[in-house]
Amino acid sequence: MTVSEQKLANAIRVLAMDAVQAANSGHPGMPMGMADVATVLFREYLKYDASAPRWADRDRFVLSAGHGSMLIYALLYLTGYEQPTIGDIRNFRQLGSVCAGHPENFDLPGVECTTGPLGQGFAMAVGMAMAERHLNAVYGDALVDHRTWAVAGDGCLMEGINHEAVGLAGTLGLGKLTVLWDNNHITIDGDVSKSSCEDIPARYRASGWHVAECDGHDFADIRRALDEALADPRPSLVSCRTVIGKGAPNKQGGSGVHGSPLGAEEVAAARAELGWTDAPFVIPAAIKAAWEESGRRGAPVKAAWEARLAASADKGAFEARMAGKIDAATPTRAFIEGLLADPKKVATRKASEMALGPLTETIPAMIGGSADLTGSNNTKTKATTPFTKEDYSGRYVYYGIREFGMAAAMNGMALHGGVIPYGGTFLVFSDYCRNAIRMSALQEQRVIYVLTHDSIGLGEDGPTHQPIEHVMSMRMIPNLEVFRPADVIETAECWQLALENEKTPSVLALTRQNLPQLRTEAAENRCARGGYRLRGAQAARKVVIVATGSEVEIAAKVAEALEEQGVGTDVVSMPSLSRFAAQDGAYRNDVLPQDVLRVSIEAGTTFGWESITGLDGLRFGIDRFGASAPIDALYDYFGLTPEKIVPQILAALK
Ligand SMILES: Cc1ncc(C[n+]2csc(CCOP(=O)(O)OP(=O)(O)O)c2C)c(N)n1
Ligand SMILES: [Mg+2]
Repeated sequence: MTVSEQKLANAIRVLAMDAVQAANSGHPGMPMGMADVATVLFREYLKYDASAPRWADRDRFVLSAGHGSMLIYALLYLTGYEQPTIGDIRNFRQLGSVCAGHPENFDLPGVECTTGPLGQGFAMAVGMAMAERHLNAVYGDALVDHRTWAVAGDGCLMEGINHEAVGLAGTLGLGKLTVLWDNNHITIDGDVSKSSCEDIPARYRASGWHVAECDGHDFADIRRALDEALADPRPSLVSCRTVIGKGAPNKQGGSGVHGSPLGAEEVAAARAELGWTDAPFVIPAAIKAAWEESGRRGAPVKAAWEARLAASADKGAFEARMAGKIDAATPTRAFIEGLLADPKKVATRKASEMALGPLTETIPAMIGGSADLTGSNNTKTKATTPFTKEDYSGRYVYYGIREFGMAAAMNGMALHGGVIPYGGTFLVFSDYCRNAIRMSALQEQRVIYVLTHDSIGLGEDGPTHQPIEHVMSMRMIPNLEVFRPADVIETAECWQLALENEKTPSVLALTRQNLPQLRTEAAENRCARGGYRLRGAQAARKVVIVATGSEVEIAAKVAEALEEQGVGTDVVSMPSLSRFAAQDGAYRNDVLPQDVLRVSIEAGTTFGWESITGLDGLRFGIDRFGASAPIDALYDYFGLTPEKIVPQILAALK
């Protein structure tokens, strides 16, 4: 028995409305409105095999409109993925269910990325398409040749990040990226015209995209538009004119169906409208079987790919590449050996560039870039030639002045697998991409942020460019490791640790100003403990100074002055507070004893340093905006000099 496309699409609709009704929470409008488009996509266009959700050459499908999570849960269930089960769908939005409120990559294979923050799924899809083109250039069509599809709503297109993502994708000519726009004219506040008069197709065309349009409830018309998109070499936006909540006879078309359960009465009316007689969560066997057949459609394609992989000389390299296994320790060690023989006084941003040389040379998975600050972030190396429309084998991305777009694209690249993205901007502009940094952490992705000009030490550009709260506020993000290295050796050590953080993104906060090489030995990676005693007290220990980055040099001078007065002082360098906190108690107590005056120095907010100094300790930092002046004048003005700090410590000891 053949099952009509309409029935298949209606199965998505009823699962969505029933799950939201049962949870008494969720968004039925989007999945009901896009059910027809999704049916065509999953039945005929998307390259996937429900039994192999992690197959490397699968198409990537991103539900950028993450509030419509029931769309993807329904599709994964219907097509026969191992998860979610119908039980999981019954538990939609309940504690522990893989069918969480918004789709989460760490919960369900088949969910390529975590979405919900509007606009970011789209931008991550751009990053996935970039990774695909790069790996295609390296390994060829036989191993890497897939598309990236995204479903995006009016909100995803209205967000500012959309402008960045569209500009990047157009410039890079990502022709294997297709975005299906749920063009329903509705957002939460009502008709889109209330808040937008934009000619979206015109904007996309102006940015190097191809635009197709279709009636999102006419299967033949959807196919026609998708065929048009496939035929065009540019990235494509397919405007699918849809009715939000389609199938709910009294509520469809209005903002009321966006994010509220339909209610028992309307659910019943929708069942009548759709001719659906089965109970909630019951999918007739014939419909389920037809969907599962779609879920197996890609199996022979995958088998053919596996045969090509088995026959390929690149098999081992490709598999290791996709598994993300790298050796960052060897090149780092060799680099550090050289520094011990020939110490260098350089800015840590320069130190980062120096460390990146051998790292990018030996780790081809690394793809660098900067948001138009290449010469300032020092992110480009000899091995990383430009990644362009003409040459996708390049490993350096000119992201343009698009911090948020860059960060989200890097998330997409990391999620795709096979590449390890790092990208730079000024630390102060981490605020521009903060939510994407947070999403790196939530999604457990190895993305490395090279954030330079990390304090008032940048000098004359003044308070707009001088980070104050940034380093500490990023330390608050769970599963994000913030490194602030003190010299050229620590910078290399932190790069190694960042690259070894397979499921944790990292921030490297780096200076503009030169810093002396403080480390004279490097038998082991001392940053691996997060914080360590750089200099031990000579006289009886009364003080421990903990500092990070550029302020470790100041701490060393303070200690010297105190020792001259007979006050024994340890200097602790603490490039990673979170890593130090994770050490065992014996180590922490040894480095940070309780019976001394504990002092912190960091050229940023003192907020949070109580956890290191205790309330009775001293905290030197800056709790106001910076100022425009040469660096030495600023450090003096803000009291971060040995001359200003030493007397305060002596006074506290009295
Ligand atoms: C960055 C961000 N801002 C706000 C929200 C809250 N929000 C969720 S959906 C939505 C409206 C989106 O409209 P649209 O994309 O057209 O979705 P539809 O109502 O058509 O399903 C908003 C404002 C969000 N999830 N992310
Ligand atoms: Mg909408």
